[in-house]
Amino acid sequence: MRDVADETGMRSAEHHSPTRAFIGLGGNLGDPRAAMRAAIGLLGADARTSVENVSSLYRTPPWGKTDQPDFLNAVAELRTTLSPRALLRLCLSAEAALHRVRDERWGPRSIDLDILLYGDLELDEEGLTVPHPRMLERAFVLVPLAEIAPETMVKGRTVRDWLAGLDRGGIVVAATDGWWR
Ligand code: GSY
Repeated sequence: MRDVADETGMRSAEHHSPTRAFIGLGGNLGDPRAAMRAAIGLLGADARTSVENVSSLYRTPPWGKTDQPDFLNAVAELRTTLSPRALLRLCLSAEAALHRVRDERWGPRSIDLDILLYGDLELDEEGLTVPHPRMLERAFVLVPLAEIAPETMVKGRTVRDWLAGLDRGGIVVAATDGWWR
């Protein structure tokens, strides 16, 4: 599926068949739980996107740069007719609407939205790589993803299998059922 140009020459994002996509959410500055809840609301407010499921909220040790506060992380399952690029724009606009704060590449941030999976598409373009290039190394992504989509295949193995090879130490459930509503 591709974006298509209409008679005005505008590229439209509305001509994709419904696709299941997974978004990773996280943050560790300010009130990340409120920011994640608001972000899920903004994703679902798009007419071409619905929120089908959201994992529990997890408290997770920082990955990469470790001298920073614990993160909150979760994964949302969407059904969308947006193209991958349009879905990325929606995620970026939600981050901007929530006044995302981030100083350093691997440092603290108020809200982060990452496209993890878009159907079974594999894509490597400027600013958009799907599946997310580091998701399979990160228990803070795979723990919430395995909660809601354990059998989903990524690069030939299930999410559950990928998670079995990772250290999930220090990851705890912070809230279940409906924390995001
Ligand atoms: O890539 C997402 C931002 N991030 C996170 C995160 O969301 N959770 C945890 N636990 N560590 C992280 N390090 C970075 S950077």
